Amino acid sequence: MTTATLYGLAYSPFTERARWALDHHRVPYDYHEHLPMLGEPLLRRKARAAGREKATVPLFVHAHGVIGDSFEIINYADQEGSGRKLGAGSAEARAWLERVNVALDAVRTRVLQRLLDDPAALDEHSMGLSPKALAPLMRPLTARVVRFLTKKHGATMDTEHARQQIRDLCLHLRESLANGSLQRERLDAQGLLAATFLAGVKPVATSRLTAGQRRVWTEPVLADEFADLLTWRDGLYAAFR
Ligand SMILES: N[C@@H](CCC(=O)N[C@@H](CS)C(=O)NCC(=O)O)C(=O)O
Repeated sequence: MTTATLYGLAYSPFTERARWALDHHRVPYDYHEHLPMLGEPLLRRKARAAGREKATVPLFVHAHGVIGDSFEIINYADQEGSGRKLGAGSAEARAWLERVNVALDAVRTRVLQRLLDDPAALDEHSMGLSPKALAPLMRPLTARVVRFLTKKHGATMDTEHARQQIRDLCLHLRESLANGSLQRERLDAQGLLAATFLAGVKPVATSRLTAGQRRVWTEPVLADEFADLLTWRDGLYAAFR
């Protein structure tokens, strides 16, 4: 019997990194898709139980408590699950986490901005809630959700600066793969954080995204410049996901 539930956003790299670690360690759980803004009161209640002021997903409710942070979920999976450890407790993994989270804030800024500029992608986001024909009518509500998320996460940085931050992490990633500080063919916490971040450059082909979601998550120029990183990421997914 499954006693744990993971609340998440399927397209979010934060959720994906937690799911990957739980799946890698064969920790059983039910998955519940969070609805931004509308699901905020429920999420806040659960986050309070995890001792967190800001309610975010992924959030993991298990038999003995609530964990409201993706990296802590990875750590939990590493401690409680079976299979090879990812080493999430290491200083190297923490250092990667800090770098990657800065870049993911930049990804969020870019994605939310592109979403507001792309009515078709906005409509695709509301189709989960309403019949396809009603999606254009829901557009103002969906745009409100996007603005809610922008405010909640302070995603107001200049989009060019955000692009530069994503590029800086890609350069660091390339260098780390070249000098061996990031493993090429073995899954560890650093690799998992880096590989899931790359969804903000170009999502993996196997992720279940609509065409519009894929559009707003893709950085075409960076995807060309860092095709080598995407090939590495795809290999890691093929071998370990
Ligand atoms: N430090 C947190 C950050 C998680 C985070 O930023 N989650 C965003 C995903 S884009 C979220 O919850 N968005 C939906 C919402 O705020 O309602 C973690 O690693 O779990």
